[in-house]
Formats: sequence, C-alpha cells, structure tokens
Amino acid sequence: MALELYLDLFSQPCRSVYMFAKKNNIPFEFKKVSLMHGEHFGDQFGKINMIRKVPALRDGDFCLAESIPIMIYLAEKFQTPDFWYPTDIHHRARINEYLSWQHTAIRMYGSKMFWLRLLIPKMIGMEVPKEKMDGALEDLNNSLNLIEEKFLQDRLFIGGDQISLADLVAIVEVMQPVGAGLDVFNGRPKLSAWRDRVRVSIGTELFDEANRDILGAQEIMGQIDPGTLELFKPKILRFYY
Ligand SMILES: N[C@@H](CCC(=O)N[C@@H](CS)C(=O)NCC(=O)O)C(=O)O
Repeated sequence: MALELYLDLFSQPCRSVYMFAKKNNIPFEFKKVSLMHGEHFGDQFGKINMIRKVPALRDGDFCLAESIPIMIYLAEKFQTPDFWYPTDIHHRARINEYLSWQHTAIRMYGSKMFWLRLLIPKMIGMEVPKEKMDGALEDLNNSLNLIEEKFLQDRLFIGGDQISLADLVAIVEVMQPVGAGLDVFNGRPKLSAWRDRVRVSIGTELFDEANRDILGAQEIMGQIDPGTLELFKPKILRFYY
C-alpha cells in the first residue's frame, strides 16, 4: 500500500509536508481532507488521526499526526539530503529552536490575521473592531521581526547557507496572512529576499502550486456558503476573536 498523506492545502502545515514530500520525490497518495467541508470530523479520518487535524500520515499500519514529526519521519525513512534536518548537533538544534518557537508565535498570529481579515467579519456580521486588528497586527509584526532579526540575521536561510525544515515551516506560516490580502513582505526586503530564495530552492513551480489555494483564498472564501461557516464558527471565534 502506498504511503498516504492526508492534506488540505489551505492548511499551512499541510503545505510544508506536501512541498517536502514532492521536492524529495517521496512517493505518496494525496488524500484530500476538506476542512471547509468538515471532512476531518468524519469516521474515516478519525481512524487515521483522532486529533482530527491535518496533516496526517498513514504508512501501512502506522499512522502519524503533526507536520513536524511527519516530515522528520519522511526524512529518516527516505534518507533525504542532510540539509533538510542536519545531523550536526548545533545545526540541528538551531532548526529545532525555530520549529519549537513558531507554534505559539508566527503560526498563531499569522493564522489569527487570516481569520480576522477573511472570515470572522462574515461570522460576526461586521468588521472586526480596529483595536483588535491593530493588536493582531502588532503581534504578527513582532513575530516577523523575530524571524528577521533572530532566526535569519545575516544568513541565507534559518539554519545557514541551505534550506531546511525550518524554512519550509516558516514560509507556509508567513504566506497565510498574504492569502488574506495582507502583504507582509511590504517594507521587509530581508524577508522578501528570503522568501525568494526559499521559493527557488523548493522550485518555483512546486512552490506556486502548493500556494495556489491559499493565494486564491480571498476569492474562494468570498463565495463560501454562510451555512458552511457554522461548522467551525464557535471554535474559530473562541480561538481567534
Ligand atoms: N501542530 C499541528 C497543527 C495541525 C493543525 O492545526 N491543522 C489545522 C489546519 S492548519 C486543522 O486541521 N484544523 C482543523 C480543526 O482544528 O478543526 C501540525 O503541525 O500538524
């Protein structure tokens, strides 16, 4: 049985897993789980990942949740080039440092900005109050500043001269607010140059393909049936509003 990856490319961690697997020619079956249609709440997906989040992996009888362990599993199983997750202790520690930091920083604030700009106004029937937007933007900018000043500094990539899992995990989160129409690269030449390097390293075609859904999100979400929003409205408002 082919290795299966359960993905929805609107999701940031799914995009990193997808790009990693494709870039490294890892054979897999793409199992689409539409979050918008609540497919992750179905019985079938529950058997793969009881956390009910994507991405998820099934390799024979072995199921795995969480994008970072999934990519590390793929890296180890398929012996991908060392630069993705270097064996050198300090080098790997630098990558791990970013991978740990990002969950409660750029991931949280980039996602929040996406929901506040795109769907929360539809859920609450009005624009998000300015103070809330300003606060969210400040948090997001603080995380972007840290990516530039702490994690990149004057390096080409987060881990040094070559791309790694850290850049992959970073770029997908940085692109999420872009999908909601916020150009986070505006006025940030260092971040923009890094984005370009990551795009070229991944391959422009693959990068653009993986980002097609998220960059079309404004149009797609604009057409969404309001009934669909009811599926996740309580959770999203509790989490991001
Ligand atoms: N820490 C997890 C995060 C997974 C996650 O939050 N996935 C979101 C999409 S970005 C999801 O499936 N959400 C569905 C839900 O919460 O109902 C990872 O890195 O894989």
